[in-house]
Amino acid sequence: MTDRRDFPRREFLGYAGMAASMLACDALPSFAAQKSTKPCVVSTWDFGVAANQAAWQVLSRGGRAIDAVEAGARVPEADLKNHSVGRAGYPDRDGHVSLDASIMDEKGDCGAVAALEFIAHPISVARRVMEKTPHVLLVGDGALQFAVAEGFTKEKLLTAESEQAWQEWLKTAKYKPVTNSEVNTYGNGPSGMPGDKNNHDTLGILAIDAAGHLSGACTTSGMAFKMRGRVGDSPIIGAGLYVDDEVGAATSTGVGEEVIRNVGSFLVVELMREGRSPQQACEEAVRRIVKRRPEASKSLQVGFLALNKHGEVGAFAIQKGFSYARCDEAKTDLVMQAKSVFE
Ligand code: SD4
Repeated sequence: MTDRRDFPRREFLGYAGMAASMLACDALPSFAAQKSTKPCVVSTWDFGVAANQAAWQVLSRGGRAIDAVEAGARVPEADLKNHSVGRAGYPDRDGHVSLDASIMDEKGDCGAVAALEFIAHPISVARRVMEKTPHVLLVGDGALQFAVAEGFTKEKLLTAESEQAWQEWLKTAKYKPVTNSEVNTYGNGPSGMPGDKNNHDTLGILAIDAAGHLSGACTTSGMAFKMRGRVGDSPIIGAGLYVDDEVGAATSTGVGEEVIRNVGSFLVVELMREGRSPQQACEEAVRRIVKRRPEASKSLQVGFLALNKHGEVGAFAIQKGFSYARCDEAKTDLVMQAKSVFE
């Protein structure tokens, strides 16, 4: 029988216990609670330096990470020397420039476009999809129709240089989709562009702002001379890009099919949630791809870049040659080489 004097004490202990366990629950997954962060931005490849600097203009003034990553992604999209992102991207095998992009914010809201033609800034269309439609992904003609209705200018994207590369490729027209990262690594362009070592590929950009919130963006023209209608990982949320504001963000570059098969960026973020550092998470995600396809992996490239809630960065690739850029208040033009499975 319960002693009446005992009851309030038990009740108190019950509440105290509950409160303690709530605190413990909070403490466990709450990555966010551990450390404060300063703003920083990371991007794939050497050309990420210029993207980061545009993003930093936003972050250094206290702006939102989502605005920073969009501003950053627009830089390579507009760069006429960049043949793997935006306006000057190499076309598909039929000569059409078709672009993929995605964006995701700290609330988990996201938008994407795939196989979008005639619009120079797919990342900004992706953001409109996120903000102005109930959908996540618009493709092809529908994405173009939406973009035009939103006031984006429809224009020819194929540049003289990209057209020339395509014409060269047509001479043999060997259909072996190759990422620009492979071109860069091995110097044997997919397209009669041997020696193209511009180190250009998909731009993935991840940022954390002064308020400690994360966002990410990813933009690409996909594989050079791809099949018409081919869509890679970049516009697929969870594959080419994923952001979880409690944990971190990840993005990918390289052969999108392998990233999609392994839901790569989501995997990296989930591995960080389980306690891996960004570096460990990227390594495990890459090694999983290699383990599943050991033979194919010898000649393909996939790289992941990750940023956690504390501003820690990780990067890893199958092949050597994957670089990434970091920018914070200490340094705005830092480029680093990721480690890889095959050195
Ligand atoms: C894709 N990961 O479309 C992207 C980009 C790429 O050469 O392949 N770039 O698969």
